[in-house]
Amino acid sequence: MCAKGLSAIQHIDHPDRLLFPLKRDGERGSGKWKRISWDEALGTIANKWQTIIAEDKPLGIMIGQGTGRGCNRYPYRLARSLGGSSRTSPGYFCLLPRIWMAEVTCTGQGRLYVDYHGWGGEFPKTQFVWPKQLEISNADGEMAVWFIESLKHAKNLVVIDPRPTALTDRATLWLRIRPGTDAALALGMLHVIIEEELYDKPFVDQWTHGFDALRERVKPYTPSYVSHITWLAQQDIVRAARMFAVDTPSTIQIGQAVEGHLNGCQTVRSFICLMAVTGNIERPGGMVNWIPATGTPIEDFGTDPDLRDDCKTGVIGEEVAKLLGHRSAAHPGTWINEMVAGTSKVRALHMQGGNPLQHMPNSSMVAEALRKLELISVADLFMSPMAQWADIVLPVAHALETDDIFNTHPRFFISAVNKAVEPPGEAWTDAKICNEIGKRVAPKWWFDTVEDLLDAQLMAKGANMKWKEFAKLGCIAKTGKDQIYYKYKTDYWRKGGGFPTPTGKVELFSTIFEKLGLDPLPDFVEPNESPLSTPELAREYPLILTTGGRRPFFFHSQYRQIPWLRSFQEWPFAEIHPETAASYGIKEGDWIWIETLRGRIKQRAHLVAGLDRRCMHAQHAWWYPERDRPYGGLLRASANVLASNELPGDPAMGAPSFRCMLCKISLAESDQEDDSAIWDRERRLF
Ligand SMILES: Nc1nc2c(c(=O)[nH]1)N[C@H]1C(S)=C(S)[C@@H](COP(=O)(O)OP(=O)(O)OC[C@H]3O[C@@H](n4cnc5c(=O)[nH]c(N)nc54)[C@H](O)[C@@H]3O)O[C@H]1N2
Ligand SMILES: Nc1nc2c(c(=O)[nH]1)N[C@H]1C(S)=C(S)[C@@H](COP(=O)(O)OP(=O)(O)OC[C@H]3O[C@@H](n4cnc5c(=O)[nH]c(N)nc54)[C@H](O)[C@@H]3O)O[C@H]1N2
Ligand SMILES: [Mo]
Repeated sequence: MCAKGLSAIQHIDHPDRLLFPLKRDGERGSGKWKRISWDEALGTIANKWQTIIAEDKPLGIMIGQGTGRGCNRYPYRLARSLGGSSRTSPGYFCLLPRIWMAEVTCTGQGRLYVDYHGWGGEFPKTQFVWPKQLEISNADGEMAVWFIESLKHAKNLVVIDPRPTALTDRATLWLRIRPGTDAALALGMLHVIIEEELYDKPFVDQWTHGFDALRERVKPYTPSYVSHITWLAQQDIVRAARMFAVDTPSTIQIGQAVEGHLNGCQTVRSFICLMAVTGNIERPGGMVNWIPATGTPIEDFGTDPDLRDDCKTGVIGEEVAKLLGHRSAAHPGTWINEMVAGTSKVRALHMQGGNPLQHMPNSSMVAEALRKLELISVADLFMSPMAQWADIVLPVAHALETDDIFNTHPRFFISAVNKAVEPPGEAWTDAKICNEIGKRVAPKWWFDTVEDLLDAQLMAKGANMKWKEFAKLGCIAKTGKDQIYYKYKTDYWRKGGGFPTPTGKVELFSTIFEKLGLDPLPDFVEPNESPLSTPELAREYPLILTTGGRRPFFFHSQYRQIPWLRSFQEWPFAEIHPETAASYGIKEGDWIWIETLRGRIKQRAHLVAGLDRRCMHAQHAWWYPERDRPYGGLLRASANVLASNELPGDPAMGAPSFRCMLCKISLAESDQEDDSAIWDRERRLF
């Protein structure tokens, strides 16, 4: 069990848990609160929303979430049941690019998974981890145990990461890439594979659209040009390309770090092109579109209610979404910019399970945007930085205090979450909070009781049983043996075979992108802040900064107040090459300022010899719950103070650049709470 799960008792018993609904009793962010009843809290929210819907449209209400977590389908349903409120989540830079680019290019619905399991008689022979710390993150429906097991069958493990990690240690080939240049590497590999005729000719001829155009596109991406862009050795680029094309089946485990870039979507598309021309899509041991498994139907619970016609458009990203039939994505970066400019129609914000002050770029700008809202309501377990900004705070029950249905992304199983203890004070479950707000504003879509709501999900298309029965059963699983490979050779997607795309083929050249006025072929775009694109700026801000490598003890901004977890790491640290550090007079453990055009934060230096001298890495989502409000130190510690929210972001989906900025550093005065003995102890755990 992971450290976070093992500390759950400290989580549920924590003295700082939110116990009652609260109403702001002073300036926003003043930390002054008044206890109110649930009735008053929900009534205040419902009244405001009804006014907005009557005067404007549901789009004037923003309902927001965080990363994929168990409760997400409830606020999602709440947003749709209003007729279609605006919505915000980290999806525009996390996971949705992977899903949507796979859908646009070849699958129609759902992403391509690494086939770790061997059910088709083959395991991956060459695995690219581009990049991921799966052993820490267990991210996005992929489990580290499957990955580690499958490595027994692999010949090559290729890790593409600017930073040394546990995985780069065991890699056959570690490509220490310059942050933000992954698409160039993929196009360079395609160049070598096409030039050396290592591609899968029968598959390319019969099942891909636009191969000749792709061939033209990758022509300039010679190993020497790509080496110049990526800082990788030419022979390593060629070696990686040959491994991927020859030692098949080959797979690419795509990580969030390549999506959190201004060219994120095309980067993902370039990876899918690599998979396609080498014949690795839908092949056992390759990249497979998961067939809808048990988990999917309860996910549909979020999308049941239909949108009002006048709420279907109006936001960037929506065009892509519409073509794909999702119709759900707002463009959070645009929203924040419009709030600051005073042109946004959004008047109320409801956040449930997400913290945009920490997860969106440019925290100071997000704070400024939030200031202009008429009503902010936040449902959380703790007084998070986001909750500190709210007008109404709603206390949420922990998973151990909740009856609910859980699905691990749409894969394998749904399981019963059975309440183990009662929630403290008057905390309610996420399902109950949404149901009770929903009953007040959109009764047609909501239920008398939470048990009715659970029954409805199970009865819809999923388990076909009631909650009480399911709670006893505990789990409904699929083994995965019903996986279908080579779906394009069957009637699965199309009668007579083919892919569910406009051309019926894998669209290397995307006809959907063409229609949207986007580049139909994948390309590399130099990061907007870099030694190559902005050499002037690079003279003042000479280091390339990437952020966000996951830690086993924390989940983004969470758990800094849990004693066991915090004891592993008291402070944020930034990784830097020893010689670079020495040139600034910085030693291990020193507090340093890290500064970009947006602002500066303070973290402790950790010297890492495996880094490139020109690159560094800062941890994200830091704050100090023990410190003064309103920010809990966020504006001095969180890496997103440094990131830019300049528009337009990624042309297809709007992602900002989290993983590639220009920064400068300097030695900082040490903090009061600095303690070298603790730092020494923590270092040993790195
Ligand atoms: N610089 C930089 N920034 C990043 C990233 C990066 O790599 N670098 N990563 C980005 C990514 S990929 C993501 S997905 C986002 C994540 O962003 P978020 O999901 O917003 O981050 P969290 O801090 O995990 O969660 C936000 C809040 O949800 C609350 N919460 C937890 N569980 C529940 C629950 O069950 N119910 C309710 N109601 N509340 C709950 C927590 O207490 C916390 O206050 O961050 C992004 N930000
Ligand atoms: N314990 C824990 N688990 C988590 C989370 C957490 O906060 N804590 N967050 C969850 C969420 S929402 C997500 S999205 C996943 C993410 O999970 P992963 O995708 O595994 O993300 P990271 O740990 O950030 O690992 C990615 C690596 O990207 C590298 N990197 C940075 N910039 C670049 C670049 O430009 N190019 C390349 N090739 N590599 C780069 C970093 O050095 C880092 O080692 O984890 C999930 N699981
Ligand atoms: Mo994420």
